[in-house]
Amino acid sequence: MHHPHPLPDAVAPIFEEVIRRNPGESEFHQAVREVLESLGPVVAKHPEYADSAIIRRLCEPERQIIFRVPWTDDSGRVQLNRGFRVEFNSALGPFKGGLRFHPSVYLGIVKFLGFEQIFKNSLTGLPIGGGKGGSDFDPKGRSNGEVMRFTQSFMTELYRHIGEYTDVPAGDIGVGSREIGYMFGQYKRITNRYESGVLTGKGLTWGGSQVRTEATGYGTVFFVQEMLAATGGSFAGRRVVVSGSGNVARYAIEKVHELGGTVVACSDSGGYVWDEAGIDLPLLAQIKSGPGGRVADYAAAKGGAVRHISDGSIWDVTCDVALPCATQNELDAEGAAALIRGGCTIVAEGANMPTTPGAIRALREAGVRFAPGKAVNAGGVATSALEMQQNASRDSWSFEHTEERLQEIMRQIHDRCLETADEYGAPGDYVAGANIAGFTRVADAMLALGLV
Ligand code: NDP
Ligand code: 2IT
Repeated sequence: MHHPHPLPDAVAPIFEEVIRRNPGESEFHQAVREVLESLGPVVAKHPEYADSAIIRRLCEPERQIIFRVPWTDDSGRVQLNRGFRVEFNSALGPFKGGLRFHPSVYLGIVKFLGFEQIFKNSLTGLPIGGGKGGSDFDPKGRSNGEVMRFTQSFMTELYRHIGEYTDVPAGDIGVGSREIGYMFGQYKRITNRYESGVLTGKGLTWGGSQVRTEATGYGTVFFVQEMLAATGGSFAGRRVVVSGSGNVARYAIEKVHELGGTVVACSDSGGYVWDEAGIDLPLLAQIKSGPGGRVADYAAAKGGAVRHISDGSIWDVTCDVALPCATQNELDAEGAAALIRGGCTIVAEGANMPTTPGAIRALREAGVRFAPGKAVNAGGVATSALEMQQNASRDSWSFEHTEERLQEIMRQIHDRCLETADEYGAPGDYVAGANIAGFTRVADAMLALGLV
């Protein structure tokens, strides 16, 4: 990857060490670099961080677990996958972060996600450390029984590493409430404990929280609502493009529509649909909840007026606000150029690291306001922390109360980003604000805890 901007001198050797110690993990290198680029002014102001090697320690996970996951498919054949849990940092609370089931998962993906999670969780202001896990298991085309057997086998190893005071997984790509249910069932069976706080994203009848399902998408839109309000604007009348059509994308679309905007396109790995009338969410939800549901089926169901484009880029669709909500590096420099040509003024990351470094640079140079995932999509994990709170007090809150808490948390994260950016001489820079505010809270906790 080509990086025209050199890293600040104080952190360049740390980055070189990360590359040397973690060969071939390009997504992890990318995530570390994006944070280190912001930390020059912080180390200049706080020599105590350098003296105690806080940044070097932050880049090294506390613990990394890799395990075999054997299971049998419906024809009785033995299948084999690899499971991961990277417990990155527990200075602020138990390790916390999702599990991803996708064939692209390997250690470099889990580490990038776990690293991001440290700063994201810190930004929420809640007592949660950072971690991530998952497997290269591909759920596509698998029966319910296969998903259950795989997931039970995965938990049969994972259970010994997690716990409500130790490490609290949740969902991510390919892991929703069905998978969380099978994992919770297996954990409960093995440990003989109804330990609700060991996993989040649970169903409402067995310890889950209202709004957790909607939280990442809603939170993303609440964050952008604050960005718009900061310059006197709102969603009313805005054209919005949301990539993806999974958990995050769908609830982002729902909230944009509630606030008066129109989402004109969404996508999956097979292409995008373009619907000028605004994405019909009930239809999309119905299609996606069926087995193997694709956005192509949405276009087919709508007939002539809606196009499905399988060989183009969703960023070619003209919009005011773009919300990448699918996966890492889905918005590249070419996509950014198309957004700029179309007059887009805000890009906010609902997914984790969906924008390439080249695209971020192009957007910023063109004056597009850009907000990073570790701030924008923090509503999911924040609501997970609210679920843990409810579990710890054996309570459950109403939808309205929980949504208000979420909106207040997103407002605080937004304001903290801007205040921190101001404080460190980068007014309006959400990237610097998020990285620095996230970093300092963890760094101060690590300093207080001694050499950990
Ligand atoms: P889902 O599995 O519900 O949906 C994922 C969506 O992204 C699907 O539309 C999928 O399309 C698409 N997608 C996934 N991988 C690829 C790929 N390699 N290429 C193209 N499209 C792809 O996941 P979520 O909605 O939960 O997650 C989306 C993003 O949001 C991820 O980056 C995740 O880390 C992040 N996130 C999720 C949170 C949560 O609470 N769930 C919280 C914070 C961030 P297809 O079906 O064709 O694969
Ligand atoms: O990336 C993320 O923040 C998540 N997938 C949610 C993590 C969580 O623990 O709720």
